[in-house]
Amino acid sequence: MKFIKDDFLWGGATSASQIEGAYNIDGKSLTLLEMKEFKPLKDRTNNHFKITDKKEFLKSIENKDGLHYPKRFGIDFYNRYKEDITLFKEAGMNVYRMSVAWARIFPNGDDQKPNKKGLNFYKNVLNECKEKNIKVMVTMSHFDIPYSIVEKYGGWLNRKTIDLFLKYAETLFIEFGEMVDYWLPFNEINMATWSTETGIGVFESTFKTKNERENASYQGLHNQFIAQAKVIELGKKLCPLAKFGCMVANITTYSLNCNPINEIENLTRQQKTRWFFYDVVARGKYPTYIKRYFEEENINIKMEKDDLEILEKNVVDFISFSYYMSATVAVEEGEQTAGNLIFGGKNPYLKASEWGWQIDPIGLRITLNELWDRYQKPLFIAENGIGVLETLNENNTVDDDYRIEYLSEHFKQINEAIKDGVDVFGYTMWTPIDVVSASTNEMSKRYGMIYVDYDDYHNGTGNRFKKKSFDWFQNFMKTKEL
Ligand code: P53
Repeated sequence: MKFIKDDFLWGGATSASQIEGAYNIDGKSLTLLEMKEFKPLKDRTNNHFKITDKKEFLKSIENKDGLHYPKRFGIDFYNRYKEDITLFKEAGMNVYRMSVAWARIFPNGDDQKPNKKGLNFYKNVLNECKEKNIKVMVTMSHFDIPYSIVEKYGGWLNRKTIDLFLKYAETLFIEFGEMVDYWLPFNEINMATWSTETGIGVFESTFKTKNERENASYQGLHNQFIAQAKVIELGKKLCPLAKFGCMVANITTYSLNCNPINEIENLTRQQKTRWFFYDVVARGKYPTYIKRYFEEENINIKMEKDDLEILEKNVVDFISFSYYMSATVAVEEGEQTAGNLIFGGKNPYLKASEWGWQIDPIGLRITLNELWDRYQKPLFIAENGIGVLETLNENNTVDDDYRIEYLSEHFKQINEAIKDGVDVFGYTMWTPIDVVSASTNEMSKRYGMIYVDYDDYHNGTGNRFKKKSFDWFQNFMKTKEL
């Protein structure tokens, strides 16, 4: 099968805290993510953002226990970026989605002036991409809130954080505006409801009740919605040629069966976990179903008088999302036989990764169609890929035929969606190169088409090796044959 869209963007995505390392070099301060130690997993299928107590985070600053903090080291991209971007180009990537670490640019959160050395690092990275004719999509905040902002301001619960973020965004527009084609203010903006630490920089251990937690997560989220809208408003003035998008962690779910009580359960689940976020940022309004939910659950969001107008006036140009898996929903938990229960129940028709993420390429076609029908805005698949336990073989490579299959099956479904009439303009795989896992902190959850020789404790040479999927992707980029 030939991929039919010629000007489609194909590439890979990474995030600062999962690749850069150099956590305290050239003026960078600690982020919350870098304060979470590595813990070997007992059950890989149910380990999504395991909660760490505030005390554990604070202890990490001195690290008297000599623990390992994987996101402080990443894969040493800070020093190896030239080599890596050269490999990205060699693979045939024509777009790279990367993130900037806020803590490199404003280490204290509220500094008067940006940190020059931090700016220089990203200038070098962006120049490397420009020289190689690789388009760039930049995420401004990929879960890595500077700890200074958590400590001084209480993270995203404080509206002052909106101003700090706006100043950071303005700096990025001024410094990098000419080099960036697409901007995403936030990675997976729905993270606020999954993990308040990762999503809004508020320790989970501060909440006494479910209601307190929900109030906080929706408040932090509201502040991020406002921040995103204001960033878009400013970006359109400072970078008129760039495009501005949202990014949502998209977990499509199906009703486990045709029992209407399960169907309606699935519908309300999808409203709460998917549509709400897209509705606010793409339609510019809080939908009625969520207002009903807030009312019934006694969730009260503090808004300022212009907030709703700001949201309405500054909707996104395009919609991006991550898509790894789908899951099932049923009213009675008993019906949800194992699987990765964090994301939903098991689907008997699908296979899952070792982390219980259920592989569903057709679900991507469904998702693309749904999003296009609903919003009529250009779509971009910002993340998609498969994490696997892998080791180098005697030829210093990995025969990752399962990854080739995963990617090609998803590519075929994008093609189908395009034939259905969906306007989707690009795809960045998670990820071109092995990185530290966001949720489990493991190096051994490998997604790349490039293998990186580090283990979970950052032992190894850090050298890069091409996997079989690297050659497959390179060939695909030449032939567009699937
Ligand atoms: P890891 C959960 C479900 C879907 C996407 O995740 C998710 C998560 C959070 O882990 O996040 C994105 O590394 C995120 C990336 C992350 C990637 O998925 O936990 O934007 O930072 O690495 C894969 O396997």
